[in-house]
Amino acid sequence: MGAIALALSSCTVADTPTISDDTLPLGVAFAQTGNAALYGQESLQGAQVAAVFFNDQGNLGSYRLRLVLQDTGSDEAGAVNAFQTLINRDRVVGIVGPTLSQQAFSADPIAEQAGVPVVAASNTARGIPQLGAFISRVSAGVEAVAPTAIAAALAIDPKIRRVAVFFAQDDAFSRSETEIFQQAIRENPALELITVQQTQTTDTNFQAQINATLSLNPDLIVISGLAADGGNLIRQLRELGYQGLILGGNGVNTVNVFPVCRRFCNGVLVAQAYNPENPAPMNVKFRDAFEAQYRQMPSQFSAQAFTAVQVFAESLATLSQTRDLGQLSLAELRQALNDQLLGGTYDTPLGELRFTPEGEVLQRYFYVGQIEMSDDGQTGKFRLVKQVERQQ
Ligand code: 1QQ
Repeated sequence: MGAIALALSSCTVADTPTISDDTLPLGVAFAQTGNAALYGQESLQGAQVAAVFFNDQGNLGSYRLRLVLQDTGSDEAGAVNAFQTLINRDRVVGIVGPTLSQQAFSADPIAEQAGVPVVAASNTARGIPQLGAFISRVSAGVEAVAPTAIAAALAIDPKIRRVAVFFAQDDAFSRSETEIFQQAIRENPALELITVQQTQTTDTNFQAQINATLSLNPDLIVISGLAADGGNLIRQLRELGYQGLILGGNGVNTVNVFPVCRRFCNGVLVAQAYNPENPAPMNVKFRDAFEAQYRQMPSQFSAQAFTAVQVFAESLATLSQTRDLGQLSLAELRQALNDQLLGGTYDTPLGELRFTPEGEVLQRYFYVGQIEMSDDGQTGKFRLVKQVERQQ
């Protein structure tokens, strides 16, 4: 899985000194196993590229950033374990993660309690930054991203009237995203919400919900779920004869959905907080570094993870200009780092970012992508359909 050294540090739990050598340990808690690994593996790639990129810039003086990876698995218990290990054993200065909002609602309170800054790179449910003073995110929330995509669907097909909604009811992100989608549909006088169907992230067969929906003649189907269930749902909708537009949320915003829905993914619209075609110089630098290492275009999850590591790297660099990091206790360093990162402005692959005092990301541009699959259904990409500027 690449070059991340698992930290086997022999530190005692004494609170000083913070740093036992010339490296600053940054925790990376992503799903490498279970269904959320479809996101977590892309996230890890982005984080790894960032560590090399920012260490090469040499802004940390005599220090280097060292990523310490813990696999969160795809459930709450795995995320809690990963956070505890990173905080207490690995004595990290901060944490990037976890993968799912469903996991964050359990794991983030542990970091909050311990005074460890967390920058989420893929948590988009409502309420994540509100989990505490040490919790922020670079992954824009569903309320910022989802409504854009409904408007884009209408721009592609102005005749859309009847909209059906599916959501995975056992997942916090999916519940949160569907609320925003449903609100955007209800608020648009041209649209009628004809049915809301509930699924589970563990479901593989959606025939009953699909039959009930197709009998109502939808013009647009909007899906909030994770990649495996969402991908299978898309495939089965097409297999059962649905020909209208499909709009997927953040759950299908990964190239890892392509092997699940294959040629049936073609044409699916996706709400995005990042599109690799963005020509901004920092995105070009990121894309070049990513492509040099992985021989493929980065996806949103990789870009967001890169950005989260960037926020830590640049904040540590700024702090190191006025403080001797080695002289701070671990608790002092974590607190100073949290204060510093919330106050900063960052030129990132996602555009220029900053945070509200609560830790919610402020980001200017959002995108709608459309999946374009090769004829054999083996490869695909997200073609940029629309860039939307958000007023803040
Ligand atoms: C969340 C998400 C998932 C779709 C991706 C990790 O956005 O759980 O918040």
